[in-house]
Amino acid sequence: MHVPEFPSRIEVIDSHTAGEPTRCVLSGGPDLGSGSLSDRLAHFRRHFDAYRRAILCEPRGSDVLVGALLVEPSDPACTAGVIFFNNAGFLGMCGHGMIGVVVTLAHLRKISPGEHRIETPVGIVDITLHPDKRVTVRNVPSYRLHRDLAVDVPGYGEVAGDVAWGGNWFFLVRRHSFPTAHQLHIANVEPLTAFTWAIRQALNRAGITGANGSEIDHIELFADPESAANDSRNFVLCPGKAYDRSPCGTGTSAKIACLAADATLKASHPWRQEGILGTVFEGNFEFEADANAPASAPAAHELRIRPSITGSAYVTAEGTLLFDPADPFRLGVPE
Ligand code: PYC
Repeated sequence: MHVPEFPSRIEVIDSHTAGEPTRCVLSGGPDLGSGSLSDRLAHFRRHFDAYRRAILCEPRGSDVLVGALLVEPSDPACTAGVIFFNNAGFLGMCGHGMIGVVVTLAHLRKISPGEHRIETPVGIVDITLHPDKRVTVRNVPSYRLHRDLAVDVPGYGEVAGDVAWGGNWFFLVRRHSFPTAHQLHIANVEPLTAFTWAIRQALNRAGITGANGSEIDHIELFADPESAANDSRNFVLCPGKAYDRSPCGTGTSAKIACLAADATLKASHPWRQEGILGTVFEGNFEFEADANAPASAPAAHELRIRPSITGSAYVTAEGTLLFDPADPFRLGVPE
């Protein structure tokens, strides 16, 4: 892709949320114009993908980094707009990334503890920045689309899971061969990655998708937690084959949507999701009021909830990315 006027400098702040890094782009990013954030994301994807790779991929970044481009919100009630991207493409929402963005805005003294709203391409999220710098994200409406869908995964046999939306599409698997915290462990990242990647490819081959044919690009495994203080442990494979170091905010939202649909978690009750590093997001949910819904109770697959996720992030760097026109890898190492 030809990018005629690529900037020589891009200002960023890096943070990590429960171990998972976020690179927030403050200035020097692409001008995406105005309009809805989903239109601006489409514009970013179509015309400025070089920015995504230059900011996030090697040699300046890595497969694990999630980018967060700050933009003007289209809704004046919002403090900011943000478009998330990664080594493989773009994300609708990103829970750990949103917590990182909020802590970054607080670090820059652009926001204070209290309530805020931030716009994403898949909806507006409500934020509480607590005085101790923890962040609660009241996520976009989430729901389970399919329960216990079986897919044949070559080399592993039949694997059953739920398909749910938590701001991204997830396939959530509870029954597999890594059922304990000891097995769902960082020491097993290679076999866990191989297994979840095989599931993702099998879903694609079987034509199993989220709503409107959307690709299911996150695979989530669950096991018993390591700590008795928590409810569950997870391993999440992200779209570009990196695993989420955090418990995954949108993945925890999708999990909570499944628990709500099964009526195994009650509204407002806490759900403590432990990730692969043992870090925790605390979640809960409320039912989503839909003004257009029929008066009768919704079927489980129609149940929309609003999950809230609380976690902490830490700023790790303030920096300027430099782009030397003579550098053959100025726009990233080719894929
Ligand atoms: O926290 O939602 C999340 C997330 C998605 C991909 C990586 N982290």
